[in-house]
Amino acid sequence: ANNERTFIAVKPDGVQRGLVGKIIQRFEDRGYKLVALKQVTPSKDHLEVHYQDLKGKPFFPSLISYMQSGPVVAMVWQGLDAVKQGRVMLGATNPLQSAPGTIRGDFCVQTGRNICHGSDSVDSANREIAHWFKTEEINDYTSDQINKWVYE
Ligand code: YYY
Ligand code: MG
Repeated sequence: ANNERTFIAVKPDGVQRGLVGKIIQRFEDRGYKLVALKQVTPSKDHLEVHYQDLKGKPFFPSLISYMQSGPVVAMVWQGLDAVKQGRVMLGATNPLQSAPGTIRGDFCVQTGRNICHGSDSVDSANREIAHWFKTEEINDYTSDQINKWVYE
């Protein structure tokens, strides 16, 4: 259960605004373990697969061009209930409905510039992690500090 993994990305606006460190900090502070990280400017094809469930939505073309507008920081975070807690930490899709204390609630105001992505289910997480990372890019390592002090 402590090895659940989720895919979290800082979108181009989050990178441009210098929010990468703050977003990483929140996951580290919570006690999650960073097991993969890279900066990448995704292709249109890559993004259309990532957002395959949204194909046909009116905002799909603008979403794809926004996501292609610069580098994103792609990450895999591991720990207890990582997928659901990752979504809670991000806040609602529409930042105006995100509670203060969440990433979106603290750092942005528009749905189309909501600075971060997080997997919405364990199945999505597994699909997204495999889509963004090669197996050898994911680091399966032990953190003694997390094992000893984050979990009982
Ligand atoms: O998972 P999450 O990012 O919170 O929302 P999704 O419903 O998966 O939509 C993905 C992405 O699309 C969202 O983060 C912003 C954008 N979007 C939009 O621009 N306008 C909408 N009405 C809904 C979503
Ligand atoms: Mg989503």
